[in-house]
Amino acid sequence: YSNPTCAPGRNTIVHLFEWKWSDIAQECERFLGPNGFCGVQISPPNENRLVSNRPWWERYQPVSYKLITRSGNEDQLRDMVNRCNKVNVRIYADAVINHMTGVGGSGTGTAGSHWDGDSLSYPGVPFSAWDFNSGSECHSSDMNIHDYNNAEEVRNCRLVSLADLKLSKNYVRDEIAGYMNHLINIGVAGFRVDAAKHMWPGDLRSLFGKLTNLNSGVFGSGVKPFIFQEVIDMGSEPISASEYIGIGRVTNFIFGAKLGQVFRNENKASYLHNWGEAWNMPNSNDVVVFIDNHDNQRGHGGGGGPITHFEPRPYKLATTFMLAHPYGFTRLMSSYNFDRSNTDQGPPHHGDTINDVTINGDQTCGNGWTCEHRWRQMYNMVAFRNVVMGQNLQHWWDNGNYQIAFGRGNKGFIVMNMDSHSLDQTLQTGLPAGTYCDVISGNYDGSSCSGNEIQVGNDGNAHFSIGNTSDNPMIAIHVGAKK
Ligand code: AAO
Repeated sequence: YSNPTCAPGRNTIVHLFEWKWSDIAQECERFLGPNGFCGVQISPPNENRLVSNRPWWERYQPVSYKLITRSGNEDQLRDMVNRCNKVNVRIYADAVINHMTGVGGSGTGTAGSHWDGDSLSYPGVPFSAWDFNSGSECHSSDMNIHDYNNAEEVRNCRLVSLADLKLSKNYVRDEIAGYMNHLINIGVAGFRVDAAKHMWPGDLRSLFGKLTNLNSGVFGSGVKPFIFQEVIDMGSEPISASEYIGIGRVTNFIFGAKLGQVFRNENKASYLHNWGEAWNMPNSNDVVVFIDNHDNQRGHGGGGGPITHFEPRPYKLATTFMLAHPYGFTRLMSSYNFDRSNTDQGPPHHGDTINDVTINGDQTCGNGWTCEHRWRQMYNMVAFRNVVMGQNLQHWWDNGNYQIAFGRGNKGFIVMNMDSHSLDQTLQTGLPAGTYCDVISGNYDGSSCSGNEIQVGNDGNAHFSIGNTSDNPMIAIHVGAKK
């Protein structure tokens, strides 16, 4: 389950948070396919609770596994998956399988199913009270999780009072597996497993063992779904990501926290020369890495205060470093505009309908969507990662402070200046001689560079100068953008 199911030559996914299925289908065809993205992480596709003012987090309170949400219905989901797969862009579903709605209260969900959080009744599945952990399994005073140093409490009690499904019960695992196999049959390529820390690894192993192989019409025969589990492990709790690594990849929150420190100049960039497992992070093949996610960009969840799109300069620097470096399987966040003082604010909408994504003349998004993945530095570095994949990091250079550079085999080279003075260096790139387009300052259209050009000599050396006041104090060149 640890192998990303990307089409060949594609290596990065983007979380199109709260997008509608019809907009994702268009984005696959007009942007993600042509720009070499591996896939899209979509918001939970299953029926969710209706919460007044429609906060984004209502989608993390399942009511049933019917495929009807504000993002669209099952037909629209199928259409999106087919259209994206057709242009080699995969779909990864956010699987919220640890719990149902918050306990207490009752109502209907986005598919019209009734639910009752007092009697723990979810007829849309169906789940009833005995399908949830009770006082037999959870020994905390109020059935909620309070102590993250108590591994049993974290698994058997309620996360923020969400009704905690009893995954030790085969019936519960069968219902969840049925939901995930329905998505696999439709053509999804894998799953983000929400709140994985709150489920026993053994129960997850048993559950994943019930999953079918991917749709052979799309992926060929015998291909397992790609699974990455949300486990917030910053190294200070008894529950560790390593417990989950054997059953799929895990989200690495240390990654974004540490890069946040470096690219805010709170830690020297020269220390990144041994970035990766040496920084007390899991093996590169076992993690999904990212700068920020939908939780911590708004102060939910873990991983400290990461760099987000609200600080574009360090955000582009950190993302460029992430995509240029060989460590981990990379994920970009794509947000909607929200007021940082209102972390509950849901997606841009009119009435109860989520806004369409509109595309401006300059290829940015309108109608309330941030679309970080459409910033030139982001999508050009997604292409950089594709070109250099498999090449070792080499020719590391730094000035002992906040200026760094490194190459990837003979395919790509990057130079970054976070220092308080300009960078002016002749460096060994390892690249073949020629004229390269700097893909940070512009694009390569197949014959010319719209941004700066870099000359690499026969000896592999090139001269780089980067002012320290530039909005984008970095240069990236690769053999896919060479005149
Ligand atoms: C909403 C309301 C609640 C209400 C509930 C039920 O906000 O007041 O009780 O409904 O009615 C999202 C929202 C929640 C929302 C929920 C359901 O974030 O606010 O609750 O939907 O609508 C823990 C989990 C982690 C989880 C994270 C938010 O371990 O899995 O909390 N993330 C996922 C999703 C998230 C979603 C859910 C789970 C639920 O991504 O969007 O919630 O489906 C420590 C622990 C972490 C823990 C955090 C926060 O983190 O280690 O495991 O995450 O605390 O509780 C440093 C430390 C780090 C620490 C962090 C924060 O970074 O190193 O370890 O500080 O203390």
